Amino acid sequence: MLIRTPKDWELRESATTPETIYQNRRTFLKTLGFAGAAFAARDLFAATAGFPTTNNPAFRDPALKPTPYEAITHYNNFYEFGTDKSEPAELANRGWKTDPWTVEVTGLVDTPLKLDVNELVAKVGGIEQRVYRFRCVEAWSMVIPWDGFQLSKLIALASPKADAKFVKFTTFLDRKSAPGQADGNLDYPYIEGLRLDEAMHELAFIATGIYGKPIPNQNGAPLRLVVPWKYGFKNIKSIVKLELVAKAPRNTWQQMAASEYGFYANVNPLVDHPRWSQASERVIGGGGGVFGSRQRTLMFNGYEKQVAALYKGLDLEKNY
Ligand SMILES: Nc1nc2c(c(=O)[nH]1)N[C@H]1C(S)=C(S)[C@@H](COP(=O)(O)O)O[C@H]1N2
Ligand SMILES: [Mo]
Repeated sequence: MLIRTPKDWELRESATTPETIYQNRRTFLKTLGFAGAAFAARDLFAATAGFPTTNNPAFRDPALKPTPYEAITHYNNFYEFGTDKSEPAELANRGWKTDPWTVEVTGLVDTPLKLDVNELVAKVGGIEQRVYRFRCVEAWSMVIPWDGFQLSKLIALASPKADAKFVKFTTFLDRKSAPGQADGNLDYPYIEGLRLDEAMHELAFIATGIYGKPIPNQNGAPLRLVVPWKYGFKNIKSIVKLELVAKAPRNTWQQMAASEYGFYANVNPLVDHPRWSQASERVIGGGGGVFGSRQRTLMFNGYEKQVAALYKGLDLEKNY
């Protein structure tokens, strides 16, 4: 087996950001002619083929200012399609097919499922929009209007057995379409996991859209996980399988560098990454400039009231 050195996200990220955002904005405006900052009701149309989206005001803090669409869709981490933030928007749209797409729910369940995504959306009762904070472990953040459905609904469809304690999520594997998989820049397929009670929390979400439009390939089409109180790498993209299991699965970044990336990955300004502080974050598209402004990072990314009870008695420093 090859011995690989994990990429130094943080340094690369801070060194390349200003140029990346500037270029992406220009390219985007030229090709699509869309004013990304507009956040209007007319943008709320089909988030997944045939399904209209509706605001869920319970998950929309009016104080949160959504990040421009072009930043959300052109500043990405999706190592299957390159390690630079600007690459996925380009390389995930060169013939990689995300429609049709089949998802499987299997493992310790009474009713295993294997369904087309659109069938699945119908089964869980359609699409809603929620606006969530998003915080990458590299210390940058966004605010994203996601369209999709609550993860708990999908898990409930499969009826987990009593001994199911965790959910293991797996991304597609297609070395021909994904240059990062061909290169082996990580161990593929990308894997993530949640404790079952975390997965059943009402904030845990499966996104099928952004700003009321179908989710672009680079953001994890046709469906990706969103757990807003955890670091971005938990938000696994382009899921093909959910497996109910008894033991905590080893997630990809933990596999790559266990001392830096753990299983929980709860956003915590008091526990630094071994190589950088997590006390503050750069707001992508914030402060009116392309460099972004900085703000304090909040405990559980601002969702402490909702999720702190999940971690009562857990040492958050050991369980990073
Ligand atoms: N399959 C897969 N999922 C992934 C990643 C990845 O490389 N592959 N990167 C993760 C990381 S580090 C982050 S920050 C988010 C980025 O999501 P975004 O590009 O939609 O902002 O996706 C996460 N999900
Ligand atoms: Mo990330």
